[in-house]
Formats: sequence, C-alpha cells, structure tokens
Amino acid sequence: MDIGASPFHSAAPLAQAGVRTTCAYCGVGCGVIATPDGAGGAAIAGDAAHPANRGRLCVKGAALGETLATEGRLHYPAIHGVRTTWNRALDAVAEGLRRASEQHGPDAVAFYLSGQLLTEDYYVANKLMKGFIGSANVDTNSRLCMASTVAGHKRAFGADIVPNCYEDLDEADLVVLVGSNTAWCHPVLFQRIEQARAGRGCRVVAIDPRRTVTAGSADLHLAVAPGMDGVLFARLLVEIAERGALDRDFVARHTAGLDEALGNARRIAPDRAATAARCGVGEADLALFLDWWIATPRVVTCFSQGVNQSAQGTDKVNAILNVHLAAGRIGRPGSGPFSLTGQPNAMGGREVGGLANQLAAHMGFAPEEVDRVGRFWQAPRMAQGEGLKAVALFEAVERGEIKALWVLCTNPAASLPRADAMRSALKKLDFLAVSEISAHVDGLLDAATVVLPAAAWGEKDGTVTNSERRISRQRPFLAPPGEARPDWWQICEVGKRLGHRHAFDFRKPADIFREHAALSAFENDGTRLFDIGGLAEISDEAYDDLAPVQWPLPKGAIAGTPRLFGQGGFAHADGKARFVCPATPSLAAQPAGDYPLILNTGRVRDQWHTMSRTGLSPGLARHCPAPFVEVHPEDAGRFGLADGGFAVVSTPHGRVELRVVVTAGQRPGSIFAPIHWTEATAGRARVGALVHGVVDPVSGQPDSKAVPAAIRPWTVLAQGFIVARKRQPMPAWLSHARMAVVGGEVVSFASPRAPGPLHDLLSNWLDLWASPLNQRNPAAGLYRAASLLDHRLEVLLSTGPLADEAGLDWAIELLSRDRIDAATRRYILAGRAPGPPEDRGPQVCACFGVRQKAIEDCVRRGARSVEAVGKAVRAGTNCGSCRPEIRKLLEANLSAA
Ligand SMILES: Nc1nc2c(c(=O)[nH]1)N[C@H]1C(S)=C(S)[C@@H](COP(=O)(O)OP(=O)(O)OC[C@H]3O[C@@H](n4cnc5c(=O)[nH]c(N)nc54)[C@H](O)[C@@H]3O)O[C@H]1N2
Ligand SMILES: Nc1nc2c(c(=O)[nH]1)N[C@H]1C(S)=C(S)[C@@H](COP(=O)(O)OP(=O)(O)OC[C@H]3O[C@@H](n4cnc5c(=O)[nH]c(N)nc54)[C@H](O)[C@@H]3O)O[C@H]1N2
Ligand code: SF4
Ligand SMILES: [Mo]
Repeated sequence: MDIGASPFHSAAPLAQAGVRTTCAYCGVGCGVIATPDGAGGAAIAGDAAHPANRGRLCVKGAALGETLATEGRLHYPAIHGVRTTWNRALDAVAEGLRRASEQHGPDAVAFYLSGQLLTEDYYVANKLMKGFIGSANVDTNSRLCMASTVAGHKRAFGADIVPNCYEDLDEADLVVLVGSNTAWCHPVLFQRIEQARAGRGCRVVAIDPRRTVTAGSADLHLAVAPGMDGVLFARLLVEIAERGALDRDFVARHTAGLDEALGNARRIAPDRAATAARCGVGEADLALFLDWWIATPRVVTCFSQGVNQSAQGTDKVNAILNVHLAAGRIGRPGSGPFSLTGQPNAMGGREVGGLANQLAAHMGFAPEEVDRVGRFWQAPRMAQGEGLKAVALFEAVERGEIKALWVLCTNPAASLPRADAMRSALKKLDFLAVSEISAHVDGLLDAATVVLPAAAWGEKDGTVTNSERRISRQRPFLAPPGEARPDWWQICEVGKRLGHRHAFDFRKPADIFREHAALSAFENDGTRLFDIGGLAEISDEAYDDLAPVQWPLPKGAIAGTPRLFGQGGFAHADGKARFVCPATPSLAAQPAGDYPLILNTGRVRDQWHTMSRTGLSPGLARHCPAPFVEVHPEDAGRFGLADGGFAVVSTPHGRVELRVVVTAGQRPGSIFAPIHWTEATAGRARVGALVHGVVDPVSGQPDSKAVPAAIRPWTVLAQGFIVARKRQPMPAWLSHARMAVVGGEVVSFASPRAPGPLHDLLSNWLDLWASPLNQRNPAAGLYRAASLLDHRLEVLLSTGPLADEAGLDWAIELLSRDRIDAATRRYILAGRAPGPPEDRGPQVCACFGVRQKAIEDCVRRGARSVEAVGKAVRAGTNCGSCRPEIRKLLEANLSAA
C-alpha cells in the first residue's frame, strides 16, 4: 500500500500571519496566538479573544516558542532502531497487532494513550481497538490523572460532567483549593482567582499537607494530614445540615440519599475535636473553614491531584460533591464543585471513551450501548466489556499476558508507579510500537520494536477540551520536521492495513471530528448529556474557524452551555443526583518500620512532566534547576539531614539520590519530591520508580501522593558542573541533572567520590584529558578543564568540594561569547569572572530572568509591594506566575528587617 505524497509537509511554513491555537500544556486551555518567524520558530502571545485566558499566559505558555526546535526530535520511522520507510513501519505495526490477536486473542493487544493527544487522535485509536480489534484494552495516562474524578462524577451525577465554568471563579466569594497547587499548575486560573480577591474580596482556602506557594498566599491554609480530606468534608456535610445551610428544596427535588450520607458522615466526623485531630489541623482553623463555607453561597471548591491520586480518591471526590449538592451550590453563578483537569485534552479523552471502562461518547458497556456504537461504527468485532485499567494493564504486561502494545504520547516507563518494574515489563512484549516526538525518552524508545515520529504542538491540527468543557482548536503553524506525521494519521493507516479501509478512510481531522460529533448525538434524545450534535455537520471551513465553545451543544442549539445541574437534570435515570457514602478514610499503606515517612510527589512551576518539551527552554530551567526532596526540620533532625545536603530516598520499589531542601512548609512525617526528572534529564533521580502500585478501588487511579518511604543522608564529597555547547551523554553511575541554557546545556553533578578522582574520571569521559586548559589545585580540592573550538568554549568541567553558583553563572555566560581571548582563558581556569564572586540566588521571574538577590535588593531599597518590585526590575509583570513567590520574598525580607 502506498502512502502517497505527504499533505503534512510543504516547503513553506504553513502560515505567516498569527495563528490562533491552544496552549500545549495544562487543562486551563489558554488561547495562544503564534506568529511564525519563517525560520522554524514563532512569536507567542496570549489570545485576548479566548475566554479561558483573555490574553494571559503563564510562564510555560509564554515560553512555548523556546520549545519548537527540531533538534532532538524524531524525524524518521525506525524498526529495531534502524531507519525505515513509513510503509514498512506501518506494515510492521499492523502485523505486530494482528499476530498477537490471532495467536492469543484480541485481549493480548493493548493501546496506552494520553491526555495530550487531540480528540481526533483519541477517537480513532479508541474506535480501532474497541470496534475493530475487538478488545477494550485501551487506557490512558488520564487513569493516573483524572480517573477518580470521572468515577466520582458518575456516581453522583450519573455522568462525567463538570457542572461549572471559569467565570464562576471570577464570581465566587470563597474559593477552596483542595489538593491543588493552583499557583504553579493552573497559573492562569490562579490569576483569575487573585483578581477576584482584589476586586470583590473573594477569600481563598487551601487544603494541602504542604505549605505550597498556593497555600502560602491563601487566606487560610489547612495542612490536612495526608488522605484525610474525606473527614474534613464529612464534618462540613454534618454542619451544613445542623446549621440550617441545607437547600431543602434542591435536595428534595433533585437528589437522593442524603439521610444515609449524613449518618455516614456523622460516623466519620462525629464532632469538631475528633475531626481536627484526625485531619491534623487546629480546631480554630477548622472552625473558620466551616464558618466561611457555610456562610458563603457563592463558593467554588476546586480539586486536583491531592484528591484524585489517592487510594481514597473517588471517595474524596464524592465527599466534595456531597456538600455542594446538600447546599444546592452547584451549576450556579459563582458556586459549584470544580475538577481542575491536568492535561490539555484530559476532557477530550473522556468524551471519546479513551478509558478502558468507557465505550465512546459517554457510553458504557451495557448491551444496548455496545449494540448502538457497533451499529454506528459498522464494527465487526465490538468489545463486549471493560478492558484493563492502566496499572492492571501493565501488570498483565508483566505477566506476559499482553503481547502487543502501542504507546502514544506518554512515557509509562517514567510516569507509571513502580517505573523500574515497568521498564522490565516493556521488554517482555513480543511487539511494542511507540509514537513519540522526542528522541530522548528513556526506558521507552529503547524497548520499542517500531518507533513512529509524531507531529508535535504547532504542527498538529485538531481539537482539545479544557476543564470547563470548552472545545478549542489546536491549529498548525509549522510543518513537521523530517517525516514526522500526526498521530491520527498513523492510527488510520494501521486501521486500513488491518483491513478496515472504509472505517478509517479519514482524510483530515475535520472528517474525524464530524463523525465523533455525530456519534455523540446518535440515538441520544437527551439521554446523554455529552451531545455535540450541533457540530456534526460542520463544514471544513467552519471547523477551521471554530471559536471556543462549551458542550453540550445539541443539534439546533445556537450557543454552548456554561453551567449544568443548577436546576437539577442529573444523568441518572430518575434525573436525581446521588449522595454517596464514602468509606472511613485511611491511608492505603501506613508509614512504619523501615519506611517511616510518607512520600508525596508532584510538580514544579516551570516544568511539564518528563520535561521532553519544557526541558528545552533555558528560560524555564532556572526556577528549579535540579531534582530535590523537601523535608520538615524535625525530620531533618531525626534523620540527620542538612539543608543543601543530599539524601537517598527509597521505597521497596526503587531508590533515588536527591538534594535536600529543609522547609517548615512540609508536614512532619511527610516528604515531597517532584516528578519531572528522568534519565534523559538527570541521573539517579527518577521518582516514578519509588511509587507503589496501590490504586483507588473504584477508579483504579494510582495512589502516588502517599507512598511509605525511607530517607537517609547521602555523603557527597564532590560537586561540580559541566557547561557544554552540545548535549553530552552522561555515565549512569553519576548523580546529575541537566539544564538547558542559551547556547548549550549545563550538567550539575554530585558524588561520594573525592573531587580529584571524580574529576579524572569525568575528564576521561568528556575527552578533556589532553586539553591544554587544565588546572588542578589538590590542596583546595578544585579542578578545572576546558576545551575550545574556533576560540569558542566547547566544554568546561569544574569539580570541587562544594557547589559553585557564581562560577556556574559565569561559565554559562562564556558559552554565549563568540571569542574567548587569552586573558579570559586564565579566568576560566580560575573558575570565576574577574572581580569579586557574585551569587545572584535562584531565578524567581523566568520571563525577565530576575534572580532572588535582585528582588531582595529592591526590598532593601524600599519596595513594599509586588507592584513596586515589578516597577523596579520588571519581575512578575509579564505572565505573573512568579507573583506569589515575590510576595513570599517580600514578607520574609520585611519580617527579617
Ligand atoms: N507546572 C506544571 N503545571 C502542570 C503540570 C506540570 O507538569 N507542571 N501538569 C498538569 C497536570 S497533567 C496535572 S494532573 C495538574 C496537577 O496539578 P496539581 O494537582 O495542582 O499538582 P500536584 O503537584 O500533582 O499536586 C497538588 C497537591 O496535592 C497535594 N496533596 C498530596 N496529598 C494530599 C492529600 O492527601 N490531600 C490534599 N488535600 N492534598 C494533597 C500535594 O502536596 C500537592 O501540593 O497540573 C497540570 N499543570
Ligand atoms: N509519582 C507520580 N507519578 C505521576 C504523577 C504524579 O503526580 N506523581 N502524575 C501523573 C499524571 S497526573 C500525569 S498526567 C502523568 C504524565 O506522565 P506522561 O504522560 O508520561 O508525561 P509526559 O512527559 O507528558 O509524556 C508525554 C510524552 O509524549 C510526547 N509527546 C508530546 N507531544 C506529542 C504528540 O503530539 N504526539 C506523540 N505521539 N507524542 C507526543 C512527549 O515527548 C512525552 O514523551 O504522570 C502521572 N504520574
Ligand atoms: S495556564 Fe499556562 S500552561 Fe496552562 S494553558 Fe494557560 S498558558 Fe498553558
Ligand atoms: Mo495529569
């Protein structure tokens, strides 16, 4: 079969003028205007016409232009690591899937997808597996992300519906953020909340075991004990009932099960003292939270991974939905429960049925639903029941039951629990296909039989749905590099090769979208709320021009739907919502014995997951340059750890070496480590390897926030850095972290070896032995070696007993010089710029590269507000992501003064 000329590659960039598209990252779904520069890059600006962000972007969105380089991308298909043609690669995928299915049955085949795929990609993948291969073994990284919310919504509402919209955050008088580091993970929504605070005096409560930047800037922070959110919300339910805050009319007409739920809540949270004790919060703080919530009709409760990623995740979700139902505060202006989705298309994946326990278009596996979807697809081999959820699916891979797997747009070798075991499991497969954009995806690409290069953000064409059910277009403005092609096309080509030419004969994303919209309306008659029948006959032109719109949008509707359920109309057969009785909260695995601490994992402000894209940006690198573990001072004392020192963190599943940050913002007994670094960006710091395989019993979502763990000091004798123009492969034995800088990269490292021997080993590794630029000062333990090419710095290695921030800053600066003169060479070996050393502190504002010391100087010179700091050094005046941190620095420096 010939694949013909590529419609995705044209000699000229696809567009010259500004193209309206949607940000590649989080579920806020901000509108972006990208203006290609004609040289493969693009200027990025917020889209003032997009209702999600109204022109704002956070620091990650603003830096999208720094991630467009095609170096480091996959350019060609490959079989067993050898470049091949698309024809051969696609034939090999079809053959790999066919053989496994014929020899072992369809359930020996699986797809593992991602909330970063577009709806059109997702739709055809789900259709191919559930209708044509005949298995429901198609799951997604959304299982690690939103599954508990999906399950909670379904239990309470009868369907997976987010009842509210972003305007409710502008119109609320109280916003409760549960298990959400909104300031860092949904920054543009956080800015909307901050604006409501400034404008209408909205209050903010943060519920998080850690004092995050979000919690630090809230009016009230409840440092809830890990996993105990359900107790807090059970008490709230009881007090809503006892203090006259029930909406009796709403409860009577639109809900069922309040009495049982109340009885259950009274058992879980019998009184305030017991609640405060179980939640580990002060009684006065608890009382304030209860008072504020009960007294404020316009209240939005936002929740994210501190809720979802728990062994009690679905129960936590329902405990939150219960209080909103009881008070009738749902789907009304300024009030409702609000799941903040993680990935840009977490919602789209749910709409097409990307999860193994859903079919398509919000249908499940009831016989009439299987029949309906089967007739619509004219599918020969419909899956008859649920497939395996991600963790169970990969356990089946481990047992050798899954023989052929296709992974698209996610890295299970990094992000699944027990990541080391997952790496071994992938090697057991008879056949593994991987669709990826990046050539640096460790643990996955090396295990693949076939690697398929995908088109990336900026090259892809389709739709995504954000947290408020708003469908927006992602539009291409660059041609994909080499022979990279969109995911939907890859899937359709494999579908055709499996003999289903008619079912996968889509020529463009608009064709797929129309079918998806038509299925949502097919035999619907109002029985399914997910209905976008109004878009089923959309023309190609109208699809290209589609303005952001919120579903439901049934046939005949003239506008989308911002809110649902304000007047009832739930999706259960009787139209009523259900109060759910959560189990009494308790941790799935208690810290004890050899693993006395609770490891909590999550995100930092300027990186996205495995960093395959954000890691390319020098501007984003400086905020958190290396992996770390946060420890409370009491635990630091207990385990002999020092701030700035190093520790080994271990669980029965893995072990990492991390820098220690001692902070009172941790709860005693809990430690926190970010998830972002893999072997592509670091050494000996893959936190995913530590996480246990425990899942929520209802949703199957992993419990990645509460893992019993041990910590002990790790003695480091040498630290240093490598500054290099080109990416340097690093030895697996070295604890290190990479960071993009202008003109090259930095690798910082730490080691238990003494500086001299370590320096020798690394000089050897980097081929710097013979370099004339070599300086050794054994008495001080300081060693340097460098190589120049055409008078420019190529590689510089610096090793010593301590980290040398000032030396590093200067070395980075040298990388941007076109010519290194003789005088400068002397200073290279001395390791610092002429003049006294200068430590500028960590970067706070990524947009303008403003470091901590510069902000502290402003305070010393009289700045008393975030605005004044902005006026003086521009920090915080662009995307605003760093404003909470500037405020924190202001407060700290003023109280110190
Ligand atoms: N900068 C950045 N932004 C992102 C992403 C990113 O990688 N980087 N990823 C996106 C994605 S896919 C997602 S899913 C979202 C995630 O967004 P968030 O959920 O906000 O991020 P996390 O850091 O995973 O976890 C949130 C908080 O849950 C807290 N937590 C842990 N255990 C508990 C508990 O028992 N109860 C409560 N109440 N809180 C608890 C943690 O301390 C943490 O601060 O972010 C999205 N946005
Ligand atoms: N311990 C712990 N583990 C976690 C979490 C946690 O908080 N703690 N969070 C979980 C959550 S919420 C999430 S969402 C996951 C995220 O985990 P992953 O999904 O594994 O992380 P990403 O780095 O986003 O992976 C996306 C991959 O797709 C590639 N890619 C990007 N665009 C495209 C494209 O258009 N097509 C294709 N084919 N490939 C593309 C990227 O290069 C990258 O390798 O991690 C989960 N794992
Ligand atoms: S908040 Fe930031 S990362 Fe999220 S969509 Fe908006 S610009 Fe992108
Ligand atoms: Mo996520």
